[in-house]
Amino acid sequence: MSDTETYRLAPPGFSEEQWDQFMEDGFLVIENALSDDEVDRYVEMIDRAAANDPKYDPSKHFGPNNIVERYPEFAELIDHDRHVGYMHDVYGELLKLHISQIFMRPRDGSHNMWHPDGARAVPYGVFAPEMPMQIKVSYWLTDLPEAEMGNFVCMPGSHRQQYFDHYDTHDSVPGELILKVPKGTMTLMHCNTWHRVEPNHSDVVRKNIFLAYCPSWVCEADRYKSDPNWLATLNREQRIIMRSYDGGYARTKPPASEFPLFLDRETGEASDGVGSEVALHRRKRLTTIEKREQVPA
Ligand SMILES: O=C(O)CCC(=O)C(=O)O
Repeated sequence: MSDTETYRLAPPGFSEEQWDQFMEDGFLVIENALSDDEVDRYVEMIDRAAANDPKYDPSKHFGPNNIVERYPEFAELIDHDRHVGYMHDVYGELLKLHISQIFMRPRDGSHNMWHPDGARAVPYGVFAPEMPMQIKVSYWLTDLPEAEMGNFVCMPGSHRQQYFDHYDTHDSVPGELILKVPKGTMTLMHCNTWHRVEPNHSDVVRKNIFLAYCPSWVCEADRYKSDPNWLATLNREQRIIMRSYDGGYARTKPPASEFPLFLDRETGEASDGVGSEVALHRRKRLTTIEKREQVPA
């Protein structure tokens, strides 16, 4: 860590209650996470992206990937204080952006069947039965007061199941949560959670942003590498979180220049003090969740 560089404290993340709820349900709802002005601005950005896309058809689902690079005004979301602290709590110093998307779901557009995100034949849960290997953050930008508005639907608690009887169907299942939330809501999903999408029989075009995060050594979903000219426009944390490396092994062993990604928000330190004889980039640093769950000695 050079004396001349200033590093950011990790922004706020999960409260203990939020973490418990997230791990119980595989899903967390945070209303009023965005102000009306912030919602309006993101909607304008989405509308602009659609209007400038020759492939955009207002009667069909629109869901481009890698929006942070494709539409550079979305790059601020890579490390936005509104959500990145939650991700750092879980993935710590090896945090990576897995995918970024904007979605527009108009009346009668396509809608997804039940599925989990992540690996299929050998799901993440085989190796990590509890901890999420991906977390999806969603910003909901249109009011969704009723069902059948293209709502996101999930089965709370299903992140512990590798099988789901309704896989690949649109079945409405007892116990499912049909997300009916006001605009400005942020949700976090443990990506093992089984989910589907309601049809949209309304005149409201559902608009939202999805950003999923994972450990740096899980493959990214919407790119192989980022354009170096675009990376040069980002701040340090954004550039690191994109994890655009020349060699595959750097995903597991990132270069020394990328540590610390964030300083511990409580201690202000780059390390938790254990193993200080080892160089920072080679040393384990406890995640916030690990620290919280450590049994007192
Ligand atoms: O549009 C949605 O609400 C969910 C989309 C979805 O199923 C997914 O991105 O995996």
